[in-house]
Amino acid sequence: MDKKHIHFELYGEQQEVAIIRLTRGSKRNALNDGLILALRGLFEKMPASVRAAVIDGEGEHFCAGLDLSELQERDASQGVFHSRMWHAALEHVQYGPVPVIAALHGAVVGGGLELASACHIRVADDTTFYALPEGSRGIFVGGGGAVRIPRLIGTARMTDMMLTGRVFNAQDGERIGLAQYLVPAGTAFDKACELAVRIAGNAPMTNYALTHVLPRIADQPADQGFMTEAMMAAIAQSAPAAKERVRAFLEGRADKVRIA
Ligand code: 1HE
Repeated sequence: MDKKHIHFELYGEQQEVAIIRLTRGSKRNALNDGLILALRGLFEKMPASVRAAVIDGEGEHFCAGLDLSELQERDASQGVFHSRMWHAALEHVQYGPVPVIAALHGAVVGGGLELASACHIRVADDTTFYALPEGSRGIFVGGGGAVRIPRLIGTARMTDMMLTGRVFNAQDGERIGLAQYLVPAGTAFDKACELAVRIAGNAPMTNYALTHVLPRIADQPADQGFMTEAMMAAIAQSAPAAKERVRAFLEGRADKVRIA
């Protein structure tokens, strides 16, 4: 595990937000095996106070993807196990204990985009650019990108990115669905923390439904999806937290829905 290239701290009045920062800026936060294992370890041992997490990267780039220097000596079977190790780690991000927000800037490329796609919300600043250089390096995605990225932008756009080396800038990235938020340069981390605090205040069962159940419903045939939705709705509304929040609105103690 490479703990020296990953920073962890707690943020918020109740220490409810975990900040996870890639700190291998000299190598553009390229992800070696040790870093992937360290990331997994953090999500496996998340402190109980944490209700949301933010991932960002030190330096001028979010993440340059796989550490290419580790690729050279691997044979086919080692390649399978390596890819499965990434899958296991990013499963802990996507289906871990809390919603995760990626704060993006600079390069979000290759495995960096695969990591960002395992997060639930992506906030990109104006300097962000996205690419899948695997196509030009004679390799393929291996960190879950073939499953997650088409779900964000469609198979045709991902195929184009890999076949032609197309690079999307921050504006186009937001337009096609790579990020949900686009903010001025240098402000992605602050915006991500603001969203994380808000998300941390949701009822835990709602956050669980959105991170663990919604993506599975989206993968189900409609008929099964409707049934799973009904089950989840019933469980969520029966929680005391839900009852109190509805009561608060009815008694005029909760915010109305308003455009910001
Ligand atoms: C690296 C890596 C890396 C930088 N592995 N060492 N990813 C890529 O193909 C992207 C490769 N990287 C780049 O295109 C550029 O480095 C960046 C656009 C991200 C940044 O450019 P720049 O000019 O700011 O930095 P740089 O000078 O290119 O790199 C600085 C150092 O980081 C340099 O090392 P140094 O010892 O010469 O200082 C680079 O070699 C090193 N570096 N990126 C190793 N990726 C689960 S499968 C996923 C498959 C993939 O992710 S493939 C895509 C890999």
